[in-house]
Amino acid sequence: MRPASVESPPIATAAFSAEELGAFARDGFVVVRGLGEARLCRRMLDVTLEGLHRRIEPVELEADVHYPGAPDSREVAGGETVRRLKQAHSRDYAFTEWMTRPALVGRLQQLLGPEIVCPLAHHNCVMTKHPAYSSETGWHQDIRYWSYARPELVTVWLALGVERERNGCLRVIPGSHQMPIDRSRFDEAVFFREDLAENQALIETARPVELEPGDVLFFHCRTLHAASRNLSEETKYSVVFTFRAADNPPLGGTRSAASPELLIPDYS
Ligand SMILES: O=C(O)CCC(=O)C(=O)O
Repeated sequence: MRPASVESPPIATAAFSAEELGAFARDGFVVVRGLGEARLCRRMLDVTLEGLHRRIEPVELEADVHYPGAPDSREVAGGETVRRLKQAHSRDYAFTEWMTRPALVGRLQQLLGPEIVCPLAHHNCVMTKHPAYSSETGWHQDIRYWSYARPELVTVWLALGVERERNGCLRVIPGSHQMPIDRSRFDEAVFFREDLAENQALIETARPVELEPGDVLFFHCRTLHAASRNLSEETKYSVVFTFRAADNPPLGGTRSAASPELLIPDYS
């Protein structure tokens, strides 16, 4: 038993408030402060640092994505800079612990319904944004390369350190998840075109999502978001998983259907 003199950590409630639910429905995103408990975040950070140090595959390199600011190839300076540690879930039990915490699952149930599934095909990573060689991620909706019965997945972005505009935090466009946006407003790679005046008007409404360690951003898979490179001196680390309702399966024959999925237990 815990000695009486040691304070128990605050237990995060398992639910969004009505106000938070309203914000998610209206804006397509909502932030919950301090949802990731310090012990678990520390463990996930340790696993991340170890994964980078030992270069544990699979990883995605900045040079592989060819985004603005990324090294041109693996052979040039910074060409080996890791952008994402992939298959995060398989790297340590801490990630399972994180995604099955009642405080997280309860909220996902409010957004998606009683039965929650975590596809391992998408995100399932630790984003690692290094200062010297990070790149800019253009405006996009995550659903662009995903294939499900309905475009209704929710991504959970956990900050392991501070996230600010200066180190490339996410920026999101409120309400974009509900907007019918014609395909012609996106380029061939399905990035939202910044050269169109009508798109610029929308981009001007974007908000930075600044986070402290342990803060969590929930966002809809149709919410337009982007991020710039890391101009600070320290690497930024974020744990990212996406979730769907059990009755929203991946479409057969697509990349979304090609990986196993986790059935998240219901502890309520
Ligand atoms: O560069 C970033 O941090 C944004 C990453 C992102 O939006 C994505 O991979 O979908």
